[in-house]
Parts: sequence; C-alpha cells; structure tokens
Amino acid sequence: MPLHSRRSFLAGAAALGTLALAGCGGRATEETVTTETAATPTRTRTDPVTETPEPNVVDPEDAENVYYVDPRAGSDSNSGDSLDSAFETLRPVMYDAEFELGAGDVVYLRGGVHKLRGDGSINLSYLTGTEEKPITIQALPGERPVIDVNMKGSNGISMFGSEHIHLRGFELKNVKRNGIACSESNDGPAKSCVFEDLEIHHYGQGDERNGNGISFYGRSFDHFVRRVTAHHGGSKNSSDGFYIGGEGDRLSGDHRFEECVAYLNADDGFDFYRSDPTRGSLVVNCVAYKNGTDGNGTTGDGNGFKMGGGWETGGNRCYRCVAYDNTAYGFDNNGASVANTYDHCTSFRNGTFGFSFTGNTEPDNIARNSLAWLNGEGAVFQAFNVRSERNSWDLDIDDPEFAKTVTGDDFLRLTKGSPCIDAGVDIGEPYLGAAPDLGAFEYT
Ligand SMILES: [Ca+2]
Ligand SMILES: [Ca+2]
Repeated sequence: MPLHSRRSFLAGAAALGTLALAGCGGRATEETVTTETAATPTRTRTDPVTETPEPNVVDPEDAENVYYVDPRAGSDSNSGDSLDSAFETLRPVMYDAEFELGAGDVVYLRGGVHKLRGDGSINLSYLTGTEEKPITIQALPGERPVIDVNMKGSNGISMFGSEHIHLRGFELKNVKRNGIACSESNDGPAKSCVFEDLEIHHYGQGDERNGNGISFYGRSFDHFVRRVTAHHGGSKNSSDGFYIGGEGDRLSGDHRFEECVAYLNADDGFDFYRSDPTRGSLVVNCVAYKNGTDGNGTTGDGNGFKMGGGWETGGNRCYRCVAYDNTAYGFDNNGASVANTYDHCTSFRNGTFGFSFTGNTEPDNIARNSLAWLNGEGAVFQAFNVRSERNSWDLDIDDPEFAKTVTGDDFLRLTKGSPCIDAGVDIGEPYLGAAPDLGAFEYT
C-alpha cells in the first residue's frame, strides 16, 4: 500500500456519498474573486470550489527524520527510527530535544490504543514545517491508531502558533475540552495545517466550556480540513463539531472544509461564530446532523451550519452541504454583517427553519440552487436579506421527491421526475444535464 494512499473512516460521509461529476467543466461567474495571497483576502467567498488542493504528502524516502510509535510493542527508551525500535508514546518527540520535530519529519502511529502518560495531553505548539516539508503525524498506512486522551490535560491536541503540521488517519477521543485546539501563540499565528481522515469524538467531556471537535481560535489561518468527522460534543451550549472563533480583531479564517461530518454535538455542527469576514472560509460537501444534543441529555443551540456571530462576521461559503435533523436551523446566518453564500445546500427536517438570513448584510447574502423541505417552521427565515435565486422556496416546490428520507443509499437524492432536476441556475460550477439541480446532489 503506498504511503500516501487515502483512507477514510467516515461512515457518515460514505453513506451520503460524494459528488462524482465528469465532463462538465465549470466556468467562473462575474462575482468570482480570486485570492492570490493572504494580503488580498476576499470579502465574500464566491470563488469556484471544484479544484481541491492536494496537500504535499512527505514520502518517507524524502523525510528528514522518520519516527514510529507503537503502543503495543514500543518503548520510549528506543531510538524510534524503525518499526522494530518504535517509541511507545509521543513523549520523546514532544519532550526530548534529540527528537524535536522539524520541517520534513514524519511520525507514524501504529494501530492500537495510544494512551497518554502523565497529566498532559499532546502538545504540538510552536512547531513549524513548510509547505514543501510539513511536519506529519499520521497513521501507519493500513493501520488505525486510536488516541485515547482519557480525560488528561485540557485539549486533546494543542497547536498554538503551529505552521504546516499535517495530522492524518487516526481517531482521537475522550477529551475534557477541544479535541484539537489550533490557535495563535504569543509569537504569531497558527497557519496552513492539514487535518485529514480523522475521527474526533467525545470532547467537551469536562466541566469547562469550549469543548469543540476542532477549534480554530484567534489568528489561526488557512487550514485544510478534509474527511474529518466530529461527534459527541458534550459541553452544554458550547460543543460544536468545528468552531471558528477569536476576540476583537484577532479572528480566524480562510479555511477549507471538505467532506467533513458533524453530529451529536450539544451545540452546533459547524459554528463560525467569530470568523474573520475578510478571510472567508469554504465549506464543501459537508454534512451536519442531529446537533443540538449530545445524545446523552446535554443540549445547546442546535444549528447545522452557523455562518456568523453578529457584526463583522460572515463572508463564508457553503457549497453542496447537507443539514438534517438538527434541533434548530439547518443553515444559520446568525446575524453576520458580511454576506454568506449558500449554493446547492440541502436542509431537511431541522427543528426550526431550513435557512435563516438574520443580519443586515450589504450586499445581501446569496442563496442559489438550494433546497429546504420539512423543516419545523418553514424553509426560510428573514427571506428579505438574501439574493435568493432558483431555490426550492423561490420555485414553490412542494415536494422535492427524494428517493429516501432515511439514511443509507440514496438518502436525500432526487428521483426521476423530481421538480428539482434541472431547475437551478448556472453558477459556474459543474452540473449534469441541461441545468444544475437543486440541493446537494445532482440526479444521475
Ligand atoms: Ca456554538
Ligand atoms: Ca441537472
């Protein structure tokens, strides 16, 4: 098995599937804005989303140093540099100067349950890789490591001021506060990290607030989160699957989320409460369901995708995302003052409204080719604050004629003859047939 092969642990994402669109090239729309550098960020993200960046994966042949961690057969007195002399824990690379991680280093975690020693959790703060030579901590290909934080320390993995760190292919669980906290340090921002093929669960299990799956806080920029599932956030009113926050003018943004899933978080699925409106984030092919409860009696806001938090927030884009069975809104603008964009999103059976456009943005929010059905109080709240184009509510579609409304194959997919097929407007993204369909999935 090649070391860079992809593995996915995401049963939820797999159940929904992802779009396979061939032979229908997208073209840029007039609103398209490109971000050349961080110095010229967009105000509202409408740039095409179809070209997924591929993070640079360091081949072990090219690595500066390669370390192995084997919780079953390793020892922290080993040299760590081969499978036969693996470390038992991550302590040597965290605390021993001889093994301090630098650009181009790769740490392979073997399968099994990795338990942490002492009081601390995993500290990857102040580590700096480069785009060409990131610092990588990942599963040994073909194996599934489980990091059981076992309620030690505060956050499961701390990444304060870290740059170009890649975390890939493991499970992380039983955390008092955030599963992963990626924030600025006193020395500067955290930036350009990759979080891929992770399952993070049972965070927010302590008494403190702020127990999110992944928290990007303060000046934390340009992270790429792909195929990460965050579930069972147990902190009352504050466990979100994926959170973007900060204070004052020290806000986080310019992230990209793809094929991520958030469910059973006591608060929200994706909460960009203090996202930097000059550094909007992209959320592509993501799913949020059953948020608003942790399934164990703890409750909170219950929005699938919350794209702002009042004045000087917003500027994000959701594309082909799905929200269902959340206790409040499927997609919530939450008073953002900078317009958010919602394209090809499906909002089904949420507690209140499918989409909420609160906040007096100028220009208006954008919603196109989206679909809302069977939400508790209706499809749209504050419909005057959105440039609404060819959505199910604009077209008075009574029934989208979904193939299935229970999870599994064909869940929320359209059936032949659905009024949503080819009912959309060309927004410069790929589609099948004569025109784009409504909702997250093109009829095939
Ligand atoms: Ca929240
Ligand atoms: Ca179509």
